[in-house]
Amino acid sequence: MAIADMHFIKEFQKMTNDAWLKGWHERNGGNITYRLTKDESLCISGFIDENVPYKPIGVTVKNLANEYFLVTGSGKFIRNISLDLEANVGIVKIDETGENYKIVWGLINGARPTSELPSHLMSHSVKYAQTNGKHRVIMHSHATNLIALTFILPLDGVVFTRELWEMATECPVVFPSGIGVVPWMVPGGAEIAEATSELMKKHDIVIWAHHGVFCSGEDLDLTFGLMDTVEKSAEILVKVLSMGGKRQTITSQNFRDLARDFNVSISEEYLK
Ligand code: 2HA
Ligand code: ZN
Repeated sequence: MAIADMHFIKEFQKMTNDAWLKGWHERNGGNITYRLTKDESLCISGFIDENVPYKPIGVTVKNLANEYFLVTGSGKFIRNISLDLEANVGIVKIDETGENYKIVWGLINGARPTSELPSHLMSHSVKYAQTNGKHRVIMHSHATNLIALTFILPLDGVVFTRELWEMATECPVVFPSGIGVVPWMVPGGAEIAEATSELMKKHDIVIWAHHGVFCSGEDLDLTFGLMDTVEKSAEILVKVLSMGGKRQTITSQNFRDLARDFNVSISEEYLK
């Protein structure tokens, strides 16, 4: 089966197209990476070219040595992925040292992986260690309402978590570990990758102030769903603030009751 017909590619095309339709990926905004399973890595072996040079990632991700990632391309438009796969996405392999990558498939005509590769791979590295390899997806989107809130709320993860939990009862169940916030930084390098991955140690959602949001998840559906849930909650908060603010809300005790009945553990730091 050709790579383009493989299930994980079909899923990636559907997920990226859905994300485009959501309005989270204007122009070349946002980027998505997926770590292939062992089976998928074996399935692609007859179709890839390993005989290509390695290039530096710019950060070190030792525990991802020899892993394969499906990645969106730098400067490429998410909306075009379902039209022309090989021009817009590629598969990269990480070397033995975790310091270099090579493009083994796709990203034709000299295209390069996303400019946010350091933030993606460092976040993958943290999640790989933390979830015993369960998390496979990092998604960076320019989710409109979350970005808007970074101009209004204090840039504090506890405040973002509590405010967004209050906007939809499912939120503490979907993201019980809360949200981290990176202050405005220059995107695309090792420094913002370090700051993002540090917050990924505690959270599955990390907001980049005045820029966008990173979500980590086990598979493409769950990661899309996480982005969708937190952005929906942000949309409700934008509407509530636009209507003059909350007049009643979910209380700390309500959250404790919810956590008990849904069997999720949520930190008291969010329940003051
Ligand atoms: O243009 O989203 O953060 C891609 C980006 C950079
Ligand atoms: Zn971005």
